[in-house]
Amino acid sequence: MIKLYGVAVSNYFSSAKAAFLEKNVEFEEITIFPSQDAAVLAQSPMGKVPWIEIGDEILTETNVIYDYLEDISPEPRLYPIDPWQRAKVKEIIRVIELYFDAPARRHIGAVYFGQEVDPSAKEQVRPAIENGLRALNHLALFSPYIAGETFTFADITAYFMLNFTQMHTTKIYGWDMIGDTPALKDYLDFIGDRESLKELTANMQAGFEALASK
Ligand SMILES: N[C@@H](CCC(=O)N[C@@H](CS)C(=O)NCC(=O)O)C(=O)O
Repeated sequence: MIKLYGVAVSNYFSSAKAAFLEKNVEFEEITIFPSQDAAVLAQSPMGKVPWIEIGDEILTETNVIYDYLEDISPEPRLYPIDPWQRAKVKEIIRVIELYFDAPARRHIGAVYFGQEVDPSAKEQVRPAIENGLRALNHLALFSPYIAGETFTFADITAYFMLNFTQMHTTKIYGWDMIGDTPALKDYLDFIGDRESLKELTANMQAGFEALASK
């Protein structure tokens, strides 16, 4: 059986786990935090979660894991068959990872670990996310899913990465990024009703509470 490594508080791990749940692919979950320790680096070369293990083989990078799951278990399809439509789904995933998650992540120390806000990050991150928002508003269809009429991997990425970004914009800038963008808010409310995403959000909250009580 495929082993899925990572931790519930991670938005990337939750995205990969949502993909397993949505694809109905059996997996065994192994809880591990990202780390630069040699034991973790031996499995995940960047020390990041998630990764999957099949026998002696390891695969990292969430959207590569999406691609692999789609190949080994095509139904239900989470990418369109049409090459153009499939590329458009991947475009949305890429934009969200690069222009929301990546800039927001620069505030992770301040948001989660009580560190000082980095002044240069404070200056640069908000405009970067505003650019991302402009791009996403241009690309997203919300009809009703982010890339069209069917639920795709882009919806999984959007749900976890945009809510992650929102946590950062609220804490660092007092900026309700989602609330200020009504189409995005309606979409995220709609998608958040999905069973897999509700379950993973509850797991994430429980994970944060467990960390806070330590
Ligand atoms: N590009 C990676 C990103 C994964 C990632 O950034 N995971 C975070 C947890 S949400 C992590 O492991 N962070 C630790 C680190 O960056 O060292 C993917 O798509 O899986």
